[in-house]
Amino acid sequence: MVDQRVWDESQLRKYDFILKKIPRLPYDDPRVDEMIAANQPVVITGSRLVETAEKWDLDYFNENMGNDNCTVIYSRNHKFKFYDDSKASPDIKAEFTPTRKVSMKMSEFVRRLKEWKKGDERMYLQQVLNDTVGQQIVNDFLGFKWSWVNNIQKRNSWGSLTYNLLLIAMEGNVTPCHYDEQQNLFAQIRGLKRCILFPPEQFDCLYPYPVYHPHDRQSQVDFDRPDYTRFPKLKDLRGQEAIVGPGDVLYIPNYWWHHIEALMRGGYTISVNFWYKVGRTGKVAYPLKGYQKVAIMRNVEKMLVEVLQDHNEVGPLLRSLVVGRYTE
Ligand code: QVW
Ligand code: ZN
Repeated sequence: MVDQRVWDESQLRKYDFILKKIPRLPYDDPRVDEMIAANQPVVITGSRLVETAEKWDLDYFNENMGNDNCTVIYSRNHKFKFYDDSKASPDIKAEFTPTRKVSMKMSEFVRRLKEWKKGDERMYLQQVLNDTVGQQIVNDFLGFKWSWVNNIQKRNSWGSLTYNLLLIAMEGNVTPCHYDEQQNLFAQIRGLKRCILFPPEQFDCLYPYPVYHPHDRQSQVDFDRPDYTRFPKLKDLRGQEAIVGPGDVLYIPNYWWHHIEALMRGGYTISVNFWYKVGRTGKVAYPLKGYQKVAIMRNVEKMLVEVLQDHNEVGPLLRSLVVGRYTE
């Protein structure tokens, strides 16, 4: 069998950060459960979670996806920074957004991907797996190792499965650094992806956009051109990385920052994530856990934006609340 996990440094983008390796452990290793219980990232091998999807490729999707529209993001560069349309408003300085969302049938996507040439906008299909897919894909989906993930979900008191997102990326596509408020079992099906993670404790180093902003939960830092003057704590950033290939499942704990890139050569990649609602945030005990702090800060920030109406008032109010009172 060919090793599908062969790659070299030239396929990776270059960044300044210090990165260690995320552990890779077989699914039946007791340390897997320990790491998940402790909200620590781990690459789980041999679980066969999405083994029935091993055969998935563009031709198979072309045949079996059904006729419903899929969401395809277009980008004028390699970065696909999430933009929440529901948070767009005239008073938020419209940042130049190089991405746009387009609906199209899978067959159209496959055709455009095959016709794609250098210099064209890049594409990234990001489609929820729902019941409009054809029977073959339904069967593959039902064949996922649900008992295995359901067990993880129960043991760790996760909430319900939100949905599974099917991701078909062109080589070199990047999902820039952000965090989600969900637990994620990220299953790699085809091709290689590099996943760089940072713990929630590094909130201060990654300078997320304000909560009302369409880029909420995304870092303002551009990893390609890190601005150390504007974001001085960037120098303290320490992450962990893994290259995931077919059969690997990466656990991305809730509130953990992640930057994910399809390797720069090797063709398109296919992944399916399993997003779970978070259970309870856990008893408040000190020191607070990083994710608890982030959750609390988000609530306070949202509340202030709501009562003040004008987000320009949030900073000054917080400053007069704190400076000289809650500061030394
Ligand atoms: C990636 C991610 C995905 C990252 C993208 C979701 C839209 C997640 O699964 O594979 O590009 O961020 O949480
Ligand atoms: Zn994410």
